[in-house]
Amino acid sequence: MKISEKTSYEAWLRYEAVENDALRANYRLRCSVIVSAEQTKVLGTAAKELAEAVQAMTGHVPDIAAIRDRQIPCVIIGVLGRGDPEIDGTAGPDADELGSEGYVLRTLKGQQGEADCIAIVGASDRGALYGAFHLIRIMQMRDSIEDLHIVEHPVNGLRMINQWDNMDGTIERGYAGKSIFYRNNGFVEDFTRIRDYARLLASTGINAITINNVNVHREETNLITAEYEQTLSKAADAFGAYGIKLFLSINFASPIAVGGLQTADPLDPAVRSWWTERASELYRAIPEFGGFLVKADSEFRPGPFTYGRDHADGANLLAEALAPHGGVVIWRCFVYNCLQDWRDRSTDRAKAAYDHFTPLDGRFADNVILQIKNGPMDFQVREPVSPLFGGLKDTNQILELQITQEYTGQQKHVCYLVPLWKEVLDFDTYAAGEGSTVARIASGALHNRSYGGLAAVSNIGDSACWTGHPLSQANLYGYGRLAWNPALSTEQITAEWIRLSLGSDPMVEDVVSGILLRSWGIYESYTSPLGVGWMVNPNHHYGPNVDGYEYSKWGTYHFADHQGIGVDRTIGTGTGYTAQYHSPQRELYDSLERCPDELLLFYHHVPYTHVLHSGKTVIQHIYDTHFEGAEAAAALLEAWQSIRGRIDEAYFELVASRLSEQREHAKEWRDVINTYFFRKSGIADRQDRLIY
Ligand code: GCV
Repeated sequence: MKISEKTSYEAWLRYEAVENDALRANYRLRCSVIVSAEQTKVLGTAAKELAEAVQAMTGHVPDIAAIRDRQIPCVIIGVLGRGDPEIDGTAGPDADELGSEGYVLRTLKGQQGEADCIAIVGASDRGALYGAFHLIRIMQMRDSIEDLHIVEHPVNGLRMINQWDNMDGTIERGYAGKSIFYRNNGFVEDFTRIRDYARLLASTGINAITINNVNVHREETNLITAEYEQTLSKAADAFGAYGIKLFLSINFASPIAVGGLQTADPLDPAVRSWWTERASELYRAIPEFGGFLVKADSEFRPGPFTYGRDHADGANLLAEALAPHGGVVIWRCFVYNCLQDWRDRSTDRAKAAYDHFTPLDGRFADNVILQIKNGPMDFQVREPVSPLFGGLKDTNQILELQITQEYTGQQKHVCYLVPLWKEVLDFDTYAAGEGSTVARIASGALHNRSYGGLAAVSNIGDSACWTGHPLSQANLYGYGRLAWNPALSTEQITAEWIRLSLGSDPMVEDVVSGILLRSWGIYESYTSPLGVGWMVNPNHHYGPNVDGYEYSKWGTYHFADHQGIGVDRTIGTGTGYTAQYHSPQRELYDSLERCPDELLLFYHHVPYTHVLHSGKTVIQHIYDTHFEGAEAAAALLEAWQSIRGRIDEAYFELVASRLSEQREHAKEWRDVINTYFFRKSGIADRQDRLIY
């Protein structure tokens, strides 16, 4: 690897030598030796990771020992309840707060001439690994390790990444090169990159991954057969060393496709025993296997509907097969009628997930988890929070986010998604009164569910910097941190990512955080106004095309005509979608007067002259935001230029080239959208500023 590529490849695990002599000496002294009495795989990883970080940051190669020499300062790594009184004693009452994956990180002062030590006490091996990465992070941030007393545990049990990788090496909605997992309908031979990915993920607290696309076609269907057991076991080991469980996306029609049966009917006894046997085989080969992720009866994927069964029948079939092994079924709720005729305005794709799944609440087995996209449509730059989160009480559910920037600039435009995700997590569904946030529902806390968490579609590929656009790494990092703790502030996550990835120059931090924090709003302003969404080119979903989206044959998602724009989803005159929310959200969205501007066109069809809360008409807003957005996109590049020479040159150039592409493309968006609405509406408020 060229030195210039090293910085972006290392991402947030960059271990630059500590510049300050006193601090370097202090880290070096306190981390002279790493003591790990137990020899498990994950504890071994924790010790190795810490040793490598200390070596890179201080120049000293710490010994890794099984027994502590009390005269020498050290870091001890251990797990609660395994018979080491020092480890158990260090945690003390903190032990009650650790759950199954937490840790205590504590500086212990030496008694009677003994040396100090730093104890990393995990509630489990995984907890200890997270504690080690936390200690590394503190040193990367150049903070003191003199007097640590940190107690942490993840808020979410499941912190998952979904790869949409295909075995031919392509990635569905991937914008960062080819798959790091597959080539030519098989696995890659060299797993180095897979291991490096596992490190990055584990350092943010990720504990689960599916490694194949939810659209399971051809070769991917075979992944659950004996043919791939050995390679899967190798992949499971690579992730397992970092505490990450391996899951597979499966094809619901597998019993037919690879099992030689005539049916995949979930209630058919032969189908049930086929899955039971397959699951046992998989667990025999991979004892740590996590389970299945399923996209069924969605976008032409097979599912239980073929046999007159429902989603609960389908999910419970697989749950039954996995239950004896402790496995779970993650069943996606991204289900809608692709063949819906949009001339019929009483049907509404936004209503589909709620309509399909709320009647099934309470019917899913205990080891089934429903995976719900953040919005009712499909990862638009702005859409409301899915009402399904407020509609299920007796079902395990997790939130699905999209890190890959399908509708948010495809990693050519910078669009930092942490602020968007925070809005989703903080959204109050009022499902059980005030404070029923999506964060509490997804974690399982609100309804006291046995499973909960977050899943997100990855944004990495084999690009030298993992994510194509180096600044898109911030989205992957931010997702991991929010999955660990949704209460972390956007500002904290942003500052951390910048300091870990680009160093602690205050000017760099100031400029880069300014770029990141403004980017979502800027992208929204020159693309899709007021929550309307979908003004992209069909199929690849990149670039402006107001009428272009999939349903253009029958009409468009935005219902723009010469009189007005937007979708009436109200109870009285529209599709009735707003009824899927609890009060007071239902009334808020249903009311034309009170509906927030940023979602107005998602909920209401209004004339172009409708006056927003901002005081502007809709048409004026569209014109102004598109001009301002394009100007703001240009300003991002200017801001970036101001830190030339302060960060790695190759990194700088790569981001600069993406930002100049964004600047040009934002102008195209502005012109296409404004021209369209100028012509459509016939209103010329800002025609002076339109560019033909
Ligand atoms: C994996 C959207 C995307 C598809 C994706 C689908 C899903 O429709 O465009 O590429 O398929 O969502 O989430 O299943």
